[in-house]
Formats: sequence, C-alpha cells, structure tokens
Amino acid sequence: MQTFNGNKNMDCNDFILSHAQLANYDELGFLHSIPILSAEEVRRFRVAVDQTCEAIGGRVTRLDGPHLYFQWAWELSTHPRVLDCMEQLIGPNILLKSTRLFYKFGRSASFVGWHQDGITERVDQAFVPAIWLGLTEATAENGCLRVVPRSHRLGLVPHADRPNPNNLTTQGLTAQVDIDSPHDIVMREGEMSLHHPLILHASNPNDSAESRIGFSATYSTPALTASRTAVAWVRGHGPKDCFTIVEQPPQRSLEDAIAAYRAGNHQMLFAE
Ligand SMILES: O=C(O)CCC(=O)C(=O)O
Repeated sequence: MQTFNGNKNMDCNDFILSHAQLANYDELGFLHSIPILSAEEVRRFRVAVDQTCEAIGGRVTRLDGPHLYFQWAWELSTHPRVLDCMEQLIGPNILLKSTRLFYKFGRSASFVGWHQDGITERVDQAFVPAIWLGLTEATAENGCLRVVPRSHRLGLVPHADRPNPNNLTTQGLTAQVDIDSPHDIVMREGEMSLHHPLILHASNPNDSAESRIGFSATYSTPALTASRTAVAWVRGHGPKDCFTIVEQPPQRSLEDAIAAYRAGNHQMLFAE
C-alpha cells in the first residue's frame, strides 16, 4: 500500500488505522473520526488553550506555531496516538513542521476559504500530511472542516489573495477552482482527521452558540529539505543540518511563553 511505510517500531497490536482506512486515505485524500483524546484530556487541553488565549487578550481565532512556546500545543502535536497514526502513514521517522490553533467563537463570522496546505507549506508531495484534532465537536452548524474528496489528485491549483477580515487562511489565500461536492467532516470532540497536503479544504462560519476549536499540525518524513520555521524530530530521526531544530519541548511559564510568542512574529488573528 502506498502510504503504509513498513513500520519497524510498531508492533502489529499497536496499529490504530486499518488497511482499509489507509487505502481510503490514498483514494480520497483524507480520513476522519479517529479517536485520539479522552474526555479528560479534552477538558485539560481546553483549559490550557483558553488560558493561553485569554492571556494573549482579545478574541483569538488563529495562532500559528503554538507548539514552539506552549506545552499544551507540544503535547497535542506529539500525542502518542497522533504519532502512531502518522507513523502508519509516513513511516517511523517523523518531523513536526508546523502547528495552528483555529478558534471559532459561537456565532462568529470567521471562516476558512478553500485552499490546499501545499500552497502555504510550500510542498506538494504526499510526505507532508496534516492532522486536525478537535477540542470540541465539529458539526456542519459550527463550521467543521470541509474537503473535496479526491482533490489531492489535481496537483497544486492556482490560489489568489482574497483578503477578508473573517477569512482565517494565510493572507486570505483562496483556491481559484470550482468546488465540487464538498464533504463535511463531522466529528466528536477528541477525534482527529488526516489530510493529504493537496486536499482542497475550507470551513464555514460558526452558526452555533458554542465555540468550535481545532488544532492542526503538519508533519513530514526525512524527505523534507527546507522549512521556513523551526522543526522537531518527534519520532525516529533524520537530517538536522538543513533546519532550525527544536531540541526540547517548551518549558516556559505562561507569562514568559506569551512574551516569547509575541516576540516570535507568528501569525495571530483575532475575531472582529
Ligand atoms: O479549522 C479550520 O476550520 C480550518 C483548518 C485548516 O484549514 C487547516 O488546518 O489547514
């Protein structure tokens, strides 16, 4: 199977994804509703996320690179079950490339325009997949992720800047293609979806009364040769000379982490 990369570290009892799921990922370009977090973990991570957002101030709707500063984001992106799934997808040597928090308040106009992560990640190869992990349920009403099945077969499509204060994509980057039969990724809290870097995806505004919160992260095999942001080898190993390497998890106090995050010049978006 194309995505199954001959794991040497994992015992066959450890596998979370079935062969049928991996085949589906290859065929459709995504997979969803993979149980990752317990109810207690969801509660704990939500408290930490809310503390961080409150400390930053304003109505935070997107934070880029939180794993470099905040323990909760590091723990989410290196959660053993997440990495076990990633290992099944791309093999035993796993690099953490980037992370994002998407926080859509209840009844907020924030949306995510149609895009491919390959555009912003500057990679169009299957070895750079992403996860989306829900800290709340994700429904059609609260603006769950939507994908165009099989769109990973289109290659990189043209994107244009469509600045809009409510669009949470980087610089409002929006795919210039007709969107055909999108699929809503409806999931329970604590569940995860996996995405090919070329899958077209987006999300609508949150029409529900409650917040919709998701954490996304992008990984790679050792095939990656450059990255604009610092990376971490989170399982196995690989080259260190072409990147800025994060050697250890963030350990700062919340106050120091916020100050360092602000100084780090990462994309931070706020709801109007
Ligand atoms: O959370 C969302 O609605 C969008 C997430 C997304 O576009 C991404 O992770 O690339």
